[in-house]
Parts: sequence; structure tokens; C-alpha cells
Amino acid sequence: GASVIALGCSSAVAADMTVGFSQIGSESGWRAAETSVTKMEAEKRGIDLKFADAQQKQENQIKAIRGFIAQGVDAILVAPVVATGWEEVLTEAKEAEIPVVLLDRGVDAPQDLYLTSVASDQVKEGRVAGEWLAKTVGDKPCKVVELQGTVGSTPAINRKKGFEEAIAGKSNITIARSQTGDFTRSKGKEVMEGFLKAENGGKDICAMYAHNDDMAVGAIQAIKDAGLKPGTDILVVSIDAVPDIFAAMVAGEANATVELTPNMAGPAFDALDAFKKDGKQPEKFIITESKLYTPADDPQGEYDRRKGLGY
Ligand code: GYE
Repeated sequence: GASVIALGCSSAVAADMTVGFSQIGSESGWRAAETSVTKMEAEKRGIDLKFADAQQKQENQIKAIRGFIAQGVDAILVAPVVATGWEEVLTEAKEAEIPVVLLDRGVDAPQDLYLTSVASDQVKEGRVAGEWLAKTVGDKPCKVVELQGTVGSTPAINRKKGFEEAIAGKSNITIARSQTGDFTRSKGKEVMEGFLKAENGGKDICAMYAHNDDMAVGAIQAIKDAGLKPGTDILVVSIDAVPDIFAAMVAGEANATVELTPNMAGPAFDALDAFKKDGKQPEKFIITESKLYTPADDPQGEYDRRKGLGY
């Protein structure tokens, strides 16, 4: 089974733990928020956090994890950049009896190699985005362009799958083009420029679906540079709910986003605490909420609220 937790900071008792955190990098605003919330949560609980930035490279993550094992940390958090290639290093952690918690992305590895995983239901996120689009366009023909996340990462695989599921029964909605923008603003812009050129300067595009808000923000710039109105001429739907997408909604340039909490570490530290103190086995998958936001949901207020949450 899985439990659902909400956005927000939980208060928990301080633990005398040293925890290594192998972070992916700083590809997006959401990622930067997760890093700062993780540091805040550790500080609040008296946890000594060893932070390692992998600059988007799995080999750097594997090196960092081996370093944490050698240091004899009490636990390891890892946000795995891609799904495959983890079995060996996770086995090393297990043999050293160091519990590993996965944050925000999944792995293709046996479940006994990690204590728990704190992440969203990424297929659901894609489905929520697709259902919003299907409802919004109704029976109107709609050509969609898609900006995918990092190749081989679970959010890219699952957000594509969920969106496709949601539009499967709608023959008027088709995905005309789909390419990776690596979850970054700059690649989102660059790839969108190509889509616009290939689709009659953008006049043939009805909607842009991006696997994260940062790519959407880059794409919004490309749409404006092409002389079209994002949010009106081309619908914009994405995932994360970072402050900048709410700023775009305030400007009328974005239409929908699906919220991803940056507080994955709170539930992770709670699970580690209970496991270390009472030997309590946590749920294997701790699933965070996936709530849809549109310009009807007070985007200025949502922008302001997030600015106070570590973004
Ligand atoms: O949506 C994106 C980030 O792994 C689910 O990674 C996460 C994704 C998030 O860079 O913005």
C-alpha cells in the first residue's frame, strides 16, 4: 500500500544522524527548491547532512554514494537521475547496512535495495495534465507538442505515459511532435523553437505539454519570440507548480500546472527516524499529492506562498 502526504513542513524530533544526500543537480527551479527544503528539514531535526551535487551525471552519483558508504553515514538519500544502473551501488549500501531512501524519481532495481521511496505518482501527473487538456479543448481538433524530461528518467517515462492514457480516447487530440528538453529552461526554449518552425511558425500548434514548468517557461519565451501569444494561441500545460509558472499565469501566458511538493525530505527523515529508533518498516512507496492549478486558483497568492517555502 501507499500513504499520501501533503505539502508543508512537518515537525519531528531531532535525531543524531548523519545523512548523505546525492542530489541530481540544479536543472530546474523545483530541484533547487527540493535542495533548500532538504537542508532546512535536516537542520530542523539536528541531522548532519552531507550534500553532493552530481551535475546531472549518474557516475557522479555513484561516486558520491560510495563516498558516503566509506564515511559510514547512518543513511543515504538519493534522487536517481535515470532509472537503470543502480543495482551494484545499492547492493554495496545494503551490505554496509546503510538504509537508502529514494527521492522524487524511481529506479529499475529490486525493492529490497532501498528502505522506501518518497515520490509523486508520475503517471497520474501526466494523466491530470492530459485530462485538463481534453476537457479544455472538447471536440476541437488539437495538435499537441510535447517537451519531455531527461531521457531515461522515471518522470519523463511516466509523465509521457499518463498524458497519452488521458488523451487515448480522444481522436481530435494528437501529439504531433515530442522531444526531450532535459528538464531545463534553455533546452525547452531551443526545442520549442524547432517545433514552431516545423509547424507553420506555430500556427498549427494548439497546445504545448511540458514535463516540467521550467521547460514550459523556456517554451513560452520561444512562442512570444515567434509572435504568438502563449496561453491563448497555444495552450501551455506543465508539471511542478513552481513560482515562475504562477507568474506566467498571472500574465495570462500559462494555463495549467500539476503540483509537485519540494518537501520529499520531510517524509524521508520521518521514515528513517522511525526505522532507526523503533525498527519500524515504512511503506515501500510514500506518494505525494498531484493537484491541478489553473489561473482560477489565485496564481498571485500561490506565487507568494511558495516564495516563503524555500523556493
Ligand atoms: O519535476 C523536474 C525536476 O524528478 C520529479 O525533476 C522530478 C523532476 C521535476 O528537474 O522539475
